[in-house]
Amino acid sequence: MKTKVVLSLIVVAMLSVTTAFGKDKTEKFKVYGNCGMCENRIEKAAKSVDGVSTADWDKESKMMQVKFDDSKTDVHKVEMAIAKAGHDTQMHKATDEAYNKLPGCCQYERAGDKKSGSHNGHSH
Ligand SMILES: [Cu+2]
Repeated sequence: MKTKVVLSLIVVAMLSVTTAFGKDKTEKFKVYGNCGMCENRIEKAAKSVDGVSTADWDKESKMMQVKFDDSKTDVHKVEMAIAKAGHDTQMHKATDEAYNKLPGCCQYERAGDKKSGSHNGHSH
């Protein structure tokens, strides 16, 4: 019982430390891709954005998890960098040109929307 209280105090203390330095933000979003090569390309693109500390893409779930300093960058910038590398995200689509440059095995199935390259309604 006592151990449990001590443990929860430690957890609370750790959480408040994270909040005090509260610059690091973790976001999850979907990135379209196929294989391990895509994984490298997607993670490299995300990490090339200034402020991003970690990027991890899962080829099974197609989910990207990025950790970044939110005083330096935001999730849109990360998604745009990934789109530039040829991979669609839900908010930022790759241009057809970038997509066509991908190796054949990496040309994932696109959602079939012809508005590639657009920002689908939100502006920058
Ligand atoms: Cu690939």
